Amino acid sequence: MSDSPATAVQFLDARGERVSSAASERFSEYADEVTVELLQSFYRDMLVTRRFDEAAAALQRQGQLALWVPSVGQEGGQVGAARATKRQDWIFPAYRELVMARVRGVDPLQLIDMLRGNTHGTWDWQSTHFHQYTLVIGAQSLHGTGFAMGLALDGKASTGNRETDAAVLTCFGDGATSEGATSEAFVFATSYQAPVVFFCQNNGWAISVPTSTQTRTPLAVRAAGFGLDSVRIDGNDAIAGYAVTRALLDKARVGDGPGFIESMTYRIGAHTSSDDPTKYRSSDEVDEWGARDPITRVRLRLEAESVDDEFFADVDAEAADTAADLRARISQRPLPTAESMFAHVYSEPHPVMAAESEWLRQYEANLAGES
Ligand SMILES: Cc1ncc(C[n+]2csc(CCOP(=O)(O)OP(=O)(O)O)c2C)c(N)n1
Repeated sequence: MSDSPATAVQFLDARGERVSSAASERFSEYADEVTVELLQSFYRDMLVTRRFDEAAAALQRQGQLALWVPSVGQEGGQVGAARATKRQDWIFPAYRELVMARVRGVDPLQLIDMLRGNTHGTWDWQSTHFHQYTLVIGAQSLHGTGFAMGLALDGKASTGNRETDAAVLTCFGDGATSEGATSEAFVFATSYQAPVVFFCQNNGWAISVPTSTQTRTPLAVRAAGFGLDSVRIDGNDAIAGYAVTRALLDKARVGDGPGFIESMTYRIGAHTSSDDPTKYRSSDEVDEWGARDPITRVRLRLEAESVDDEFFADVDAEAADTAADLRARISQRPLPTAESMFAHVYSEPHPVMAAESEWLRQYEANLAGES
């Protein structure tokens, strides 16, 4: 257990300086694994994802997507945590883990298919080890915990072998900690010493509800009360995300107990494309967090390490290509029919749903001028 779970671990500050503190000492061995090459990969993942994110948000406004969920501002903790997973590990995301999806090899167009309304989730999570996006808040905390317990029962985790044992990283937001499912997951995880690490992105807001309403005590302190090895990190510091996640996953995978990470970050954009954050938060707050941007600080560090301009130009080109590829490919995707929204809810025909489907058919026929 960390001595003071409310003190955030940080290795890279907003100016791109390497820093350390008593809170970070336990993880410094893991932070030392972050070579310049690894930091370059963090930068690439974050910048390419951000450009994709911005392009997708614009396409939503053009009617190409039903909904978009931005991750702008939250890339730092995400990239570190995802790069900290080993091949055999599994990620159970919520719906804002865009960088993590990239790291685990999910084709981002498959995410787009889901948010366009074409499918409820498609990517092959057995090969990517990246579970489907979960919009039911907190549900994946139990899915991930149960899956982790299964890994241990199947002898794929908790054997004591750090190289081959698997672990689960389960992600959710600060708001999800108010769900009963999340507390139940904490109880199961600790009771059974399940090989799971909970990665809570505390981005300050659950739509319009501030974290201060969700909890009167730091979430990392609350999690410690469940018996989780609980650590708060600067969630805009990719190195802290990497070092702490790696340490807690390594501990969890061998059966030495589950962990909890409170990644202190900020949602720079709207909750989703259906939200207007100017209704509930100040632009000063957004500016304050904008100055702690996770990508800028990695860039400053890489420049201080004398990484050449060619590298940055190459990442810019890849980011532009990825956004252009999205714009080109999205128009070739089919648009969902209204009928498809009723198709996969029940396995057998359901009278209420049949009536709703018929109502919609008639409504659309009326709009089209048929009777
Ligand atoms: C069980 C359930 N209740 C309510 C909602 C509506 N809802 C969608 S997102 C959201 C807020 C979630 O906030 P948080 O967990 O902090 O994650 P964030 O979106 O900030 O990443 C809510 C209440 C839902 N999707 N599922």
